[in-house]
Amino acid sequence: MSDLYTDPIGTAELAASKLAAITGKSSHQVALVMGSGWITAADALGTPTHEFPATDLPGFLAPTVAGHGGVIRSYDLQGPSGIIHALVFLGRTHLYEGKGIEPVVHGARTAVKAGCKVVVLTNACGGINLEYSVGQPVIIRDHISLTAVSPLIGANFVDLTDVYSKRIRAIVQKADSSLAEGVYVHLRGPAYETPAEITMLRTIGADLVGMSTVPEAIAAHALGAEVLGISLVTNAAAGVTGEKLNHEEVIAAGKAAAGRMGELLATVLPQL
Ligand code: 8IG
Repeated sequence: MSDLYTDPIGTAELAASKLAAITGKSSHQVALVMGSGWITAADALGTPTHEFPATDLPGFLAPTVAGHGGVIRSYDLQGPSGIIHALVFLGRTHLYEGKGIEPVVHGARTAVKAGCKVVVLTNACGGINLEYSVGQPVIIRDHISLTAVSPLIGANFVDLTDVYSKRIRAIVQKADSSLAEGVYVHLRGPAYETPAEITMLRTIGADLVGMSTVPEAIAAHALGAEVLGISLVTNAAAGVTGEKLNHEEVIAAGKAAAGRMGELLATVLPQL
């Protein structure tokens, strides 16, 4: 039995082969990680061919946060040149759960080991950029990691110049030219920021702030996949409006934007 903590890549390979056995699909081409607020957007993809708890695959933990699913779906999507097998994770594990970095990136690694050359990472986040409004999707152009934690171990000097693939961002921009692009900063959480921290983060060039996505992007990129990151601004970051932040408004903003998000994903996914 492979162990996620001592052999994370081997465990991702095991999970990928179990996925192939469950779905009867020897490989998947594109993966989608749906963050909080995005889960209803997955319904725009139609009816999945398979749906099962993530814990059916080795290395996945049960979800701990309300609104974070812990479910895996497989879809057959009609692409321009035939059927595409899409792997969808409803919910993810976060660094703030305290289980270490390995479970956080296990879905992304499993996706790449299952054959996915493209990994789409979605999240809900706080808006630092004063031009953003709640309910607005923003394409991640780059990131700033402030957790001091990496999914990579050893002398693995991965280049991060183009983590959020220029090629894919161009395809998305073509589908919806009204989309903004921004820099996402990753903090561990689970506390939200102070207003002073948000002022600092704006000063160092961050537009969006959240508690996910960055480790998965690094892990998928390091294994050779292209990454697309899409954030949904579900609250103004601390101090921007003077209102307090709460998880319920995040879920509500996600539900309100699910239609637009789902359409965008359904349009773009088969083209990637
Ligand atoms: I949704 O304002 C969501 N996630 N760190 N700050 C951080 N994470 C978030 C926020 C936020 N909103």
